[in-house]
Order: sequence, then C-alpha cells, then structure tokens
Amino acid sequence: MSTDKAARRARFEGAWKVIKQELLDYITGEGMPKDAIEWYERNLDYNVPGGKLNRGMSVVDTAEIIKGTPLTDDEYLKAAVLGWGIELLQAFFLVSDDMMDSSITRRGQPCWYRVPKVGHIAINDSFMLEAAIYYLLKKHFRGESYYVDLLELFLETTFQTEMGQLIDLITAPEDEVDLSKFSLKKHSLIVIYKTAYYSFYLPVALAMYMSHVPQSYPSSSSGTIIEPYALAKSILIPLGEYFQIQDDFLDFSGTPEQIGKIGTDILDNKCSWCVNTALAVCTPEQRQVLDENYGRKDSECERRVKAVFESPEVDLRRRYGVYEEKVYGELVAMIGEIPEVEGKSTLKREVFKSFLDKIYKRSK
Ligand code: GPP
Ligand code: MG
Ligand code: MG
Ligand code: MG
Repeated sequence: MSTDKAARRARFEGAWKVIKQELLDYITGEGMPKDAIEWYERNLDYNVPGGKLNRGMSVVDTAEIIKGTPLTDDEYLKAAVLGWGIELLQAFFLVSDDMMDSSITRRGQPCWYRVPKVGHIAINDSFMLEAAIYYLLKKHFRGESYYVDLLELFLETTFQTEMGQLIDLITAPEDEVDLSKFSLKKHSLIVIYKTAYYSFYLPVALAMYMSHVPQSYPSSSSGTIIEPYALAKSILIPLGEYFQIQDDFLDFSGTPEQIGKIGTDILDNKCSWCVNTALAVCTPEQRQVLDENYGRKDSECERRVKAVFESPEVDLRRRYGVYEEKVYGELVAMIGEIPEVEGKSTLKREVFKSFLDKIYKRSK
C-alpha cells in the first residue's frame, strides 16, 4: 500500500474511534448494563472496521473530488460519518447474509454467528448495526437542508438491497436444483439490486448531497441540462455489476487466504456469473454433470462442478479475463463521455475513474 493510501485509511479509521464512542455513549446514556455495552462494543469491533473500507472511503474521496480542494476538519468528519454509515450498513448485510448463506468465514475469521455464545443473537446484532446509522445521521446532520435526502437514500438503498437478497435467495432454493431457472439476465437483476446500489451508487450520491450538488444544472458548452444523480447512477450501476461478477468469480477461483472467506456459491445453488457462463458454453455431457452436482451440499459434487469450470470447453478463467477487458473498456468509454462542468458542486469524471481504479483486476 502506498503511504498516501495508508495515511488516508489511518485518518478514516481515526474517525471510526470517535463514531464508535458516540454509539457506546448513547447506549450507556440509555442506562444499558455493562455486559450489554461490552456486547455492543464487541459486535461493532468484530463486524464494522475490518474490511477493505472501499465503500466508506469513497464518500470522503468523492466529496474531495467534487470540492476540488481539501475538506475542512468539519467537512471531513461529516463525510466520514456517511462513509462509516455505509460500512455499518454493509456490516448489517454481511452478518445476516452469512447466516442466510451458511457461510463459514468472513474477513479471515469465523462469521459472527459462528462465534461461541453469539449464534442467533447475531440477528439482533445485525439490526443494531443498522440502527446505528440513523442515530449517527440524526446526531450529525439533523440541522442540514439535505438531512431528509440522506435518510431517504439510506432507506431506499436498504430496500433495494433486500429485494436483491430476496431474488438471490429464492433463485437458489436448497432442496430443488433447476439450472434452467438461471440466466445471465436474471443474474444481472440480482446483482444490481443486491450489490450495485449500496456499494456504488450510495457512496457517491451521499457525497453529492453533502456537497450540495443540485438535482440539475446546465452544461457549460451546449447549454443542455445535466441531471447529475441520474448520470452518476447510469455509470455506477454497471460498475457495481462488474464488481459483483468479480465477487462471483473470486468465490470460485480465490483462495480463502486471498479473499478472507470460503466460497459457498456452488454448494448454495447460487445463480452466479460462473455457472451462468458455463451453462451457455458447456457440452451436453458437461451439462449433465452440472445438473447432477450443482447446489449439492457435498464437497465431491463441488469438485466435479469446478472441474467443468476449469475444462478446456468452459475455461472460466480465460472467459473471465475476456469479460473483464471488455467491461473495463466500456466503462472507460462511458466515463469519457461525462460532460464536465466547472464548479464546486458539479460531478467530475475523476469520481468514477477513482472507483474503477480501485476495483480493476482486484484479487480480493
Ligand atoms: C453480496 O452477496 C450481497 C450482500 C452481502 C447483500 C446482502 C443483503 C442483505 C439484505 C442481507 P454474496 O452473498 O455474494 O456476498 P459474499 O460473497 O460476501 O457472501
Ligand atoms: Mg448472499
Ligand atoms: Mg454470502
Ligand atoms: Mg459472493
């Protein structure tokens, strides 16, 4: 990691200390007993700060790019609260997703629900991670003109992610494998809803609200009207789709040491990019192997599926490489077409470039 990147991360982590203390002070003030305060602290420590922090730090990065000059300390704290709000939302999703997906490890440690004495209390713990967002928004933004915009955005994005999680889960029933129900179109809908909105549109739109980006402004050259939130969404959703395809590919190809989690998509009968891509190109014999072995909770079945993925006919690693180059080129072209307008509260191409650079060819 470059020293600049390490320093940015350290500053963002420094803000977490302040934010975490605010949450603990709040439940202490509500008269909660010592063991409850300690439990909440452990929940926060275990589930919130240990990830890549890409989503959270993107709020700060985006606010800085839009402003064009360094943020004041007050602006930095505000952007960091929004960033940690996304990290809390992500923690809420991951704690519950790991229960729904019967996952084993996350970020190189046992999933929270598998920690001794936690079990199903993890359900309530996930709710308390979500509730923290709204406590923090009220504390830091209650007096701002854009407070309701922030609230609505967090709530709408949560609903979208839950819709995505619903279709992810019901397309992957545990007891009836039917690969004919899968398609790349279905996959696209699932990943846009379960990942792209909260991971990509949310951080940028939060930073835009905080930076007072208006709903529309005229483009300086042609005088046409730019709708910056819709414009941002039109690029960030495909970017998020690409990110989740990487997640699906890494679930199959990544080692647990590398990705910090053990892949469960084949065992869980998931409508993943990998199986959809294989289904589109495999031989009839390979199709039979997939029909008979996909989605079975059995490591030998999983091995047979992986052998089809690695076969010369399917060669998923090569196809993924081809996909990645193609989507990268398309995204670069889309970003190049954004009309840039001078000013402190307008959208800049750099917002999207910095996102794409963070994820291109990622291996974890
Ligand atoms: C990623 O799916 C999607 C989420 C973590 C959103 C979950 C949404 C909820 C409303 C709980 P994934 O299962 O592929 O992620 P991972 O591979 O990290 O388990
Ligand atoms: Mg899942
Ligand atoms: Mg999962
Ligand atoms: Mg996954």
